[in-house]
Amino acid sequence: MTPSDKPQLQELMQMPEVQNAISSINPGLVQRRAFRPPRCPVFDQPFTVLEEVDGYRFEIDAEAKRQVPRIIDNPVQVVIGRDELPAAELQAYQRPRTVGIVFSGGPAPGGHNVIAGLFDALKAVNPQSRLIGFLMGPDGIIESEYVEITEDLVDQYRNVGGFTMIRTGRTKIDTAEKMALSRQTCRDLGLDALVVVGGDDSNTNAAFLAQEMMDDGIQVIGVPKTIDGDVQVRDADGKVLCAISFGFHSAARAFSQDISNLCNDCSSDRKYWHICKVMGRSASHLALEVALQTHANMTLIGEDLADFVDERRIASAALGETDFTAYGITLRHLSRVICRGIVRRAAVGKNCGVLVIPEGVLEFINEIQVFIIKLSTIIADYNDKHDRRFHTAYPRLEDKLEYLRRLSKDIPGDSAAGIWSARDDELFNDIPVFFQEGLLTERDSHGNFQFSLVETDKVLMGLVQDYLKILREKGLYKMGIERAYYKKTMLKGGLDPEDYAEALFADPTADYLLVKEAIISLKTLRQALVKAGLLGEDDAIPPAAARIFQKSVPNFKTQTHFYGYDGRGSNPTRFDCNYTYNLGLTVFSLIANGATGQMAGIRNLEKDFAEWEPIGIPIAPLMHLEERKGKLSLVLEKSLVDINSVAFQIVKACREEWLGAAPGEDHYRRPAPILFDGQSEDERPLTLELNRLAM
Ligand code: FBP
Repeated sequence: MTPSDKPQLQELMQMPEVQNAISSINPGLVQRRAFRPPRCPVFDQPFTVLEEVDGYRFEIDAEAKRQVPRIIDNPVQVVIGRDELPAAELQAYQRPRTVGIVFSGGPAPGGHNVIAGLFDALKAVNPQSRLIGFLMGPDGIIESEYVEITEDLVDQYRNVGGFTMIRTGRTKIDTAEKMALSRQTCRDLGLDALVVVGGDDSNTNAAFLAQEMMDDGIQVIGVPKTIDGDVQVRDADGKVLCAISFGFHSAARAFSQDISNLCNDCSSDRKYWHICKVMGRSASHLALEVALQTHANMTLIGEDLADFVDERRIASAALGETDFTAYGITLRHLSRVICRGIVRRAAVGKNCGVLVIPEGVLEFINEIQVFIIKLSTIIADYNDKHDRRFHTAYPRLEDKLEYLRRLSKDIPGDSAAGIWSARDDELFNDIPVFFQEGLLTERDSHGNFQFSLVETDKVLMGLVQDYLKILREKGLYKMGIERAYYKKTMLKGGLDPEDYAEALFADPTADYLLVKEAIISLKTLRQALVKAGLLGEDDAIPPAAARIFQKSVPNFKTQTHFYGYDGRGSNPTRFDCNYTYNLGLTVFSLIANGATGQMAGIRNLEKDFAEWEPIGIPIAPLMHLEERKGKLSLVLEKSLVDINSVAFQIVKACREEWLGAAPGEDHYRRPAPILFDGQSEDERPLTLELNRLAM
């Protein structure tokens, strides 16, 4: 561009068309911001009260009773609408309040609507009320970093994805010092209530905060957030209180849209296996929903793999000792299962496909789980005993390995020594370096193993590649050749297809012809043709026959994809917009009616919107002891995929069909993108749709 062009460009920049094209406010955003989610019927009335609901039973953990006694007897409460309140209650209900809100953990679509719902309810009841947003997660409470949430701010983020408005963080308020600082911040701000929007760990934190801040008169309310879908609440008898956390539907739909595009891609050029790792730190709910949404060829479900029983090993063990390795799948066995699917698809000409791997799958593989638990304990034990943290003291992999080696040789007086045996050391040294590094990565602030940092797909696909090579060498992994193509090629080459079929194929009558196992090279091809009398010892292989052989040799090529951060940053579906807005309204009802240590929830999410019922779920009775950072800690139990659920059983029943190891088209489903209007979107997760059938 010459200097004389510059004014022209500036003029161009001022044109409305250009301004419109480069504006960050597009029509979709305008539409999202303008949408006002419908309110659950109870919120049509000007006031709400809470009523205790009978009929729910919890098995209370003795440790929970000891650690959070002031909220352990909280009941389940349902929000009821009222046209009026008695004068005394009215005054308390309508008084101006200052409420703080914090996002905790990974982002999940819909978070902004929790704020919007709470803000709208607070201001509608008393315009003097204030909403304070703590910045960057719990650190904002500890360090007193916050912003006052105004109408303008809320309006910018209505129905918009991310946690951008106040951002988020993973800090846990888990020491006396952090608790004291948090209490001080809340007292200084004159908070009436604090709202913690988070997953299982964050809601656990909310319960401890509720217990501690009762003396300050500050109520604490949790909100079930996480794309992983593992915050689902049932009572001891299996009655559902919270069918799914918010964000799950949107993330699953975002992943499904992308994965469905890969189904289109691979069935178009038939050259790649797309390996899709899908987020979900432990539970495989997201992978299950993706399977239902896309009908990908293979979807691993961790909980299903953990349930695997190797009948062959059991049978052989019956002759001798019990073989404990028969229970739960090994990495090697899993790679064989995947290979079987790949080989079967190749046999019908499909050397391509889509494989969905849940991020947390390794946690369900016995041998890896043992390593994770042992290493977490060793690291936690080290951090407890030393001033420097394990990862600071041993920054390089070699240093860490050396430390483990010394442990295996039993350092006298070191309690962690007994955990790591020489056998562990030997097995650990056998695994690839990148995987060793993954298993030794720092745990997050809640003591969780960080699966998103481990290249799970690489570990598994490495074994798959190796085994496919063996199968290829044994002549067991071959591309099936379409009969019509075979005939055409042979006739074009001047050969009689019938004459050659017997010599070349295992079953010459099949629709897809598989070259015999023994023919694995041009040399073995020549031998087979000579033996069949179709070729003299010194004749060259006819090009058409050689071409058919070349076609039968599969080339296994993969593309790997990680679906995680993109989906959890996506815009919320209409389901999540409505769900979260009503969660925000529920939070207000809980606060206005004096609740604390409760989690806002919506009962009947699996049913039509008209049947949604806002409730308060007691957090403390849901807490139990779990291993974290090598110690037993009280946490909210994560909900895993129930392999007896209708949703899983349906996926299992469809596995064979969706694998598509038969001639003809695959059975892919094409979910529409997350659209904000029209009828294109499912009303709720398919998992919920199916599981409601069992309720
Ligand atoms: P939350 O449990 O905090 O909702 O986060 C879920 C998640 O998205 C997991 O699926 C994933 O393993 C993890 O966060 C990744 O965490 P990070 O943001 O620390 O990489």
